[in-house]
Amino acid sequence: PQTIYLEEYRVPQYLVEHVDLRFELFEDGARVHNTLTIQRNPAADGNPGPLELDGDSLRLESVALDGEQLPASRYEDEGSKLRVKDVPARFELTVVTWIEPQNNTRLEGLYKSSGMFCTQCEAEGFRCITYYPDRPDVMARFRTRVEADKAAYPVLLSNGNPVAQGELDDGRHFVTWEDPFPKPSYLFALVAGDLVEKKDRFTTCSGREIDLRMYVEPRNVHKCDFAMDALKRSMRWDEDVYGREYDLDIFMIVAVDDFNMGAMENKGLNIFNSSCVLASQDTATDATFQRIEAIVAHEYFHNWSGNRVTCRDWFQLSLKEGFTVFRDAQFSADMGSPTVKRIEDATLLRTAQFAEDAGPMAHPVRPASYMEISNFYTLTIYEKGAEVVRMIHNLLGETLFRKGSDLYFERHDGQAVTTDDFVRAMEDASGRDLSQFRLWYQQAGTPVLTVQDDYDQAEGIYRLTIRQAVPDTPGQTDKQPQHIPFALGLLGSEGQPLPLRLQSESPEAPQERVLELTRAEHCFEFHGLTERPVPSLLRGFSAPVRVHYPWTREQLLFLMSHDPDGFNRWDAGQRLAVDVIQSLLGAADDAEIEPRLVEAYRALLQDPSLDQALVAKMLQLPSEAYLIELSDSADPAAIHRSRDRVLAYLAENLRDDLMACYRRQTGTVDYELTPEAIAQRSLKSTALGWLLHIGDEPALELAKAQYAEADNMTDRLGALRALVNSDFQQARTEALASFYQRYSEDPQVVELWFSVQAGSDRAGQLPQVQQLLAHPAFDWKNPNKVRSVVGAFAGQNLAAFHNPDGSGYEFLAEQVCRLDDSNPQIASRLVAPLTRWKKFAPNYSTQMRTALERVRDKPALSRDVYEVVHKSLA
Ligand code: BAL
Ligand code: ZN
Repeated sequence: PQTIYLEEYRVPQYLVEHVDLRFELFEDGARVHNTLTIQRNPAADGNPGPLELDGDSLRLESVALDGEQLPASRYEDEGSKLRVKDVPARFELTVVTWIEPQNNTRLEGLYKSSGMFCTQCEAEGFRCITYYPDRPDVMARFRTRVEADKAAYPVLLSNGNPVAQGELDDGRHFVTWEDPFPKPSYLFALVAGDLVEKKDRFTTCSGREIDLRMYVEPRNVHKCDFAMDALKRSMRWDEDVYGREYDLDIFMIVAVDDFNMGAMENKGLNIFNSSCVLASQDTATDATFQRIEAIVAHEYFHNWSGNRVTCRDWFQLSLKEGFTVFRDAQFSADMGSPTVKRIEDATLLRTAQFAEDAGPMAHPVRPASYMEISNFYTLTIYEKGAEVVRMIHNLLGETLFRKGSDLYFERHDGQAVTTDDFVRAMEDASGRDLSQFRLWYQQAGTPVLTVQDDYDQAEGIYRLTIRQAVPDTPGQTDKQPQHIPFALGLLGSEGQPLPLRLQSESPEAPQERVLELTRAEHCFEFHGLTERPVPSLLRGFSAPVRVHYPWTREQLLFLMSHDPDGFNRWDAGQRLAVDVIQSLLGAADDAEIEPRLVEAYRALLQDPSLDQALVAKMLQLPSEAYLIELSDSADPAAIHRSRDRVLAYLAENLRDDLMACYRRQTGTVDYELTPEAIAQRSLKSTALGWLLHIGDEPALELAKAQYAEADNMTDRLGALRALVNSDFQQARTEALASFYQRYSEDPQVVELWFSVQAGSDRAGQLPQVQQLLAHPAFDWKNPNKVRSVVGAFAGQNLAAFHNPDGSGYEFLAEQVCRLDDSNPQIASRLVAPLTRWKKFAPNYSTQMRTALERVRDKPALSRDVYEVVHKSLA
């Protein structure tokens, strides 16, 4: 496959002013009539040559220019390109193609899911529908007429506003949609199906009335309310916080079961994976509700950050994704607990994005090259990209950041632009120079900060030396220091915040500072300190970096209970737990475990005055995935054993406190989705999980009762998960059978049932996972099912996946090969765990490499999997 380079970007030779589409949908295929109004791009240099349109899996039926059918000699149809020769400066081109949505298993372009037609065009799916200059810097106005059988497809949707509808012969009908906003083809959408409509309204800040509609299959009609409310909250929030008003008269959300991504921000017609939009108290966990709220907001926010202002080319993907993830994170923080949201985001970043940034697919937030753009919908583009925007927000402050975003939207409305344009708007609005900051977009790899300190008692000076290094990544070495905002606090021995007085400052210095690191080494001196402080470093995770500092366990215990920064309290607990677990690696089975860890957790469990949402997070031990990420030569079996030992030790020593905590959380209060209620449910199930981990019989009874009596899915699944991860085999089997029986008609809950098992070291050993694949509810064509079994096994059940006999790796390679033909995007995502082979101890890494080679050798490997596998074997 060909590599595409950013530096080879050229403006398009031709622009499309208008697109007139007519879809004739049938059971055995679809005919697409596409009339483009095209003109030469005045900004393009030189002789424009033939018109080149992109295509993929299309059957060309005819080509006409200004209404005249063209003879075959006037064009070349290469499959992936249609070249039309000798075109005038301005003309209308009509292309008719035949496609087969019913056979489209890649789920790119137009396809069928549960009997309905739907689309996914980002990044390059539109070319699977018709020939088109399928690049985001070609923006056009679309008019779309959809025709289909009226009984089977009563609902016909596309982007924009409906402008005509009517009856046709043979029981068919049509609806025509017009989108007044120029857009790139990746934002095109079409839906046709037998769907129920849920309606609501929203009045915008300027008093315009917007029709809100959700379209779902009849069986899901009771699962719409939460998403609809989340949509209204998002619309209001974007007006209040960013001054962004919705622009069309109608906003639609459609839920589909078969979807590669979580959701898609098509203009006026967002299409969602069912699992990211449908929810009820009985079927969705708190985590699902929160995910839905965040994704509904994310897709809605794209209307400005992505649609009104879009990307010039796919190297700029983070322009819309990083900014929009930052916006949805701000929104979620405002809707719930900001500290918890920050902890969740930092956990994802440190566990998975740092791993990506240290692996073979490491790439900058603005990549310089790619083979298959679908492989670049990554944690780096999304989450690190959002951290980069967050740092700009931190450096500029709330007011100037808003000034910058206003300028960005105003300056670039209706344009396709670059990350550099975004940064320039921030600079112009704030007067700050962000030239060094731009390295965050250009250099891959996670910067490492090494911190040393020294206290001079005689002078009352505390010195902090911070060195930064950006590690080498594939294709990038000798990197320059980056501009890093580093939030810092200092604590006295009673836990009191101390002033951070830099030389020559008055005594009323602030109690927290954001230091700006720009060089490879900085030394900061803080004056007027009468005792050696405990530093609270990188508060709130103010930059996506690794921090190395020789914390003592005393310091961590102290920060865990005293740091006024909630994030750093949690972080201290995590660092302490990591240290304790790591110290057991390779130690004798009876090696002593840090007793002060027990006391620290006891203090958390016994003090109801603490923020219970934070406590619930602090009681989660670092995951095996994070512990692996922190290792240089990981031994997953040893990590699993050590973590299990610490968990058992804590549970045994805290048994009574866990019981008391459990009982405190159980009441008869109504189900609510407040941070407090979510924390209560989380604490309850954590306590249960710990107690069942050590085989506590009374806790078994509590778990059974919680499972049976739960009035919500969080509690029921919490009990099920605790049982599944315990050694109470009979109770586990009974609960799993009961759960399936209860929810077998609900595919979303069946996905939870699959993933609880495949992700568990007790219920998800390889033979059991094989059985899940043979289960009647499993479906290879449905990405959610594949993720819930194969993805959960390789991503969460690390002890079984990394079985030292290599069987987990072989299994994954086999499934990747199997999926490569039908759905390359999903195959390419699933293969990721194997690509980290260099991180593991030799016995593991050799076998992981062998499994990757097996995938590499599969005949007719897709471009998606080819890129990932070859880069990781390089
Ligand atoms: N643009 C793809 C889905 C999303 O990030 O919203
Ligand atoms: Zn997005």
